[in-house]
Amino acid sequence: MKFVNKLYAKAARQKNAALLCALLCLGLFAACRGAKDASASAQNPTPVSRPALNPADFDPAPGTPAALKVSGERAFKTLKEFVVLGPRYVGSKGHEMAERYIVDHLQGAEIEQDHFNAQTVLGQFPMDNIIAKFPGKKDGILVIAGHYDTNYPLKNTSFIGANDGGSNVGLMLEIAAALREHGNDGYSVWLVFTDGEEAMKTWSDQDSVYGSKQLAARWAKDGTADKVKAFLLLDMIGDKDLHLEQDANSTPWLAEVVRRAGARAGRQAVFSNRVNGIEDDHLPFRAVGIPVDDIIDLDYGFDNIYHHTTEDTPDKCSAQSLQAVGDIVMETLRALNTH
Ligand code: 1BN
Ligand code: ZN
Repeated sequence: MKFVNKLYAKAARQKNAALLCALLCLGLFAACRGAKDASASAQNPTPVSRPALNPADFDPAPGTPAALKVSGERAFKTLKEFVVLGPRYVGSKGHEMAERYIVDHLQGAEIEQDHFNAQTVLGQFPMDNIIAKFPGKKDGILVIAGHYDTNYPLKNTSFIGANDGGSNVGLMLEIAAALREHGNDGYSVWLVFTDGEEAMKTWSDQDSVYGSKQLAARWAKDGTADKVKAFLLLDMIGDKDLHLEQDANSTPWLAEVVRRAGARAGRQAVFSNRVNGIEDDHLPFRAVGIPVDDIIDLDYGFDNIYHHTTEDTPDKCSAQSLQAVGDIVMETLRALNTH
């Protein structure tokens, strides 16, 4: 009996060990799958969809207060003052000065600095997304975003990105000044100055939009993403000869709200019929379910000849183009606030 018991106990121990081993293997397998899924979703911005809305529903009713006004002249002056700091590639002295310039010009807003270490294809780099928050009276957030870093592979040149990283900063700081001066009755507006948009070597899912990947992941985790009603990205909006693309990667209903707002603001002439699937800072936010629109002109100079070259200087940009985009963005905020 004892012997049988012993045998039984041994068999039971073996069975338990096998069970434990199977459970451990299963756990390990699930953990591996989880890690694989997480990395796949970070790299492959498959959109998490919210229901499509009807753009015409955002046309403001007669009598709705006018949009806030911004000055293209002042935005252009800021662009020039900003890019004179020199190249702003990550890790540079100019980058530090650019961070300081932006923060100094946001005084009066609630500022959040999202410092993090990005693991890039060239190793670890400190980066910093800067977020200025203008609280509103409605429950929800409208984001206006754009990057401030300059192209890293051009770090040994005089590249200052007047259009690429400078134009959006000029206009975003002008929008900040308007919100500070006139207040905000609508949804909260967050101005997000993203870092590490540029590739360190060659643009790919892995090597680009480092700041946006970090911030979108954080917003998905802490619930902020669910509160963001719309994300408007401004990139390369200063070109004297402005033609905004139709981006196939933007959320269609939001892109149409922007176009209708542009037409109401009398700015339909700057919209081009050229369709492009653009990879940019908006994709990580789209991947976490936020409706996005990339307001961008990717034809800078004949055949995009100035893009990512030392020819990207303020003389190729204009106050008129910044005024046009400013009018479009402010009318879009007015439209989005109708809901
Ligand atoms: C825009 C400005 N981009 C980089 N600087 C995004 C982009 C990358 C656009 C590759 C076109 C091609
Ligand atoms: Zn660029």
